[in-house]
Amino acid sequence: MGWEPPRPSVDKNRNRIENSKSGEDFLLMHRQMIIHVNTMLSQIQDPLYPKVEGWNTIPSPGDIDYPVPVWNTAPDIIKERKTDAYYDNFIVGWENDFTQPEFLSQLTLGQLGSKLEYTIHNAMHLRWTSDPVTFRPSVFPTNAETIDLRWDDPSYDYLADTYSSHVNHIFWKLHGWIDERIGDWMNAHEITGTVPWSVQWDKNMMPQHTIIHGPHLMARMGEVAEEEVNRMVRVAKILSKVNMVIPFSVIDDGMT
Ligand SMILES: [Cu+2]
Repeated sequence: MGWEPPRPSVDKNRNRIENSKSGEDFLLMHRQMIIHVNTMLSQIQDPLYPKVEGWNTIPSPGDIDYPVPVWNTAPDIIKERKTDAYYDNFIVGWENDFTQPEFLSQLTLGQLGSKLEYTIHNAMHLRWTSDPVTFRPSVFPTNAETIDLRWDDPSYDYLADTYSSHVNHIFWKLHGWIDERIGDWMNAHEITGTVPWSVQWDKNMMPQHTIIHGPHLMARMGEVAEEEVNRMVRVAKILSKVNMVIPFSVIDDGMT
C-alpha cells in the first residue's frame, strides 16, 4: 500500500543500524499514529476510552490487569520472553535505563529509538501476544493486495504481526510507554518545546480528520465490498508515488 520506511533500521545481515535516523523514524511514526488515533477517539467520545494512555510502568509478573497470555506451544523466542526470569533479567534493567536521565543524556534521539525498538519494545510485543491459532501467510509488500480480507477481521489481533498488532489493545499500552520516553529524553537533554526531529514521517499518513466507525465500516463493506476496496487500493498505490497527502475522499464519503 506504499508504506515504506525511508531508511532501513537493520543492515543486510539483520544487524541494527543505530546511528542512522531510523530510530527517529520509529519514534515519530508511532507518535503520529497515537495522535491520529487520539483524534479519532475524541470524535467517537467513548467515555470508557477517551484517549490512548500507555503504561506508566511495565506490568510485572502476576499483574492482574495485564497478565502475560499463556501460550504453551509458542515458538521459543516468544516462550522465553513470557517468563518471569526474562522480566527480572532484562525488562527491569531496560525500564530502569530508559527512564534514567544519566543514561538518556548519553544518547541521540535516533540512538534512543533504535535501542528501544530492538530491546524492550520487541520484547513487550512478544511477551503480551496471544496464540493467533492460525498464522497469516507472509506476503511481500509489493503484493499487499493479495492479502486475504479475512486477516482484516478485528478478531485477528496478533501482537507479533505488524499487520495486526495495532488492533490489539496492548499495542497502545506499550507504545504509550515508548512514546513517554521522548519526553524523558528531552528532559535529560534539557530541551523544552517541540521535539527536535531531524526526520519527517508524513508521506502516507491519512489526513487527521478522517474517521471510520467500525460498525459503519462493516455495513458499508457489505454493500459495496470489492469494488470500493479495489478502488481504495488503487488510490493508495497512486498516493504512494507522490510526495503529498491527498484527502482520502473515498473513505470520507458517507462513512464519517
Ligand atoms: Cu510496536
